[in-house]
Amino acid sequence: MAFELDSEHIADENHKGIEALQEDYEHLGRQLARRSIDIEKLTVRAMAFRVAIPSWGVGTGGTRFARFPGPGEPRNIFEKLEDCEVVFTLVRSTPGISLHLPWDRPDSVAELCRFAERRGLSFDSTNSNTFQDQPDQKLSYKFGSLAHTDAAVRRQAIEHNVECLEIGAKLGVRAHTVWIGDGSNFPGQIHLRESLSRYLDSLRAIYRELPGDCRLFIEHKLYEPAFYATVLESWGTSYYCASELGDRAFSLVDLGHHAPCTNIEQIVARLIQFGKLGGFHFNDSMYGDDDLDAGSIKPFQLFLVFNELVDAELEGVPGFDPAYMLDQSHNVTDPIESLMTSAIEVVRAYIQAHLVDRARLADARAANDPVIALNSLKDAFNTDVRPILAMARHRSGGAIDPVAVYRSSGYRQRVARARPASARLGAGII
Ligand SMILES: [Mn+2]
Repeated sequence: MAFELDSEHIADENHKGIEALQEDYEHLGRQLARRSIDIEKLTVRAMAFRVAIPSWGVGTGGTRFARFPGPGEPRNIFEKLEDCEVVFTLVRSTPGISLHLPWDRPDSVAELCRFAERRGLSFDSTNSNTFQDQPDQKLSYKFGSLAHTDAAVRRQAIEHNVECLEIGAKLGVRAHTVWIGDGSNFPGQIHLRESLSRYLDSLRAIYRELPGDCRLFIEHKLYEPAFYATVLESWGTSYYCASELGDRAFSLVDLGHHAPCTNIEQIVARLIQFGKLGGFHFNDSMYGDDDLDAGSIKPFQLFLVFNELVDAELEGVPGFDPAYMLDQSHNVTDPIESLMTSAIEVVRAYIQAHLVDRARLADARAANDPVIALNSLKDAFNTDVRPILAMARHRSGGAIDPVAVYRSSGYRQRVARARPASARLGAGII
């Protein structure tokens, strides 16, 4: 069954908005020219930017209180890819898909590859899951996985990760990400040093099996599901573990995995400086790991993170090659709309970071002039770059207004009829 968006519909919708866009684009082009910035170069950058979509992001998420399923939710990896294709068709910056195993374990990897290829999609990374028990699982992860006190549980968790690497190699992924739920709810429950040693030993066993062209990302998180102490709680421990493992192990930063008020852009800068920034999970939050849409709460923070990333990109920091991905849970929105909006926000922050007058910023720093230094950043952040983003989408064959085109396409209504609700959907929050 095919649910592809009709390209004529996209063209018709774009036709309605192209005149206004052209006007706004030309106006912004003149503004930027006064600042010696070539708008065309930025549009080319926006067209080249890539952020991966997590397969679990197209399902409706939930909290620990409830989950309110939406209509037409995808029930398997093929239907998830159909929804991912809609996002990619309209925003164009999201051809990469990140898989979660075993939720997305295919019967035939070759069939899954063909299915993705036909849609212009590819596989970006795999994610293991040892934070919940599967129906056919021998040993429980209730008290941990890679850091469990029982060697047999650790072995089971290692074997699962090795299976992910094998599937990932066939899918052609560039990275495997490990996030664990291991930790403790109460003081004294785990030996803080020994649990980290066990975790690191397990990671060494996984690292040894890493295919040649694949990188291993480890994802830290301050709390949850463990509420007293998590085994990989911070970027510092993550950096230590990545360094111990070797050249192909890196730290992954999930924006929601830090305490409120943490200076995440500084963490980004540190990891870049130490050569260990592997990837990003974008989302936004107010209090904790809220997994809200990227840029919805703290757009300035997202800009400041990209300011560090673009600074490293322009400087050509050796080995700097972060993998970008959205990692969100959509509880009250249509996941396709949230993913499109979030992908656009991420490109927005990236392009704004390219507007920073870095010579002016460097001069202000040298002169110890905080006002001009801050203004150098604010001038970039306060520039409305939406015409650049819309033009980049339009020139790439996407939609000038993706949400409007999506809503008028009737896609959600069509899949709601074709996909009766299923209790087996694995919408994840990590
Ligand atoms: Mn994450």
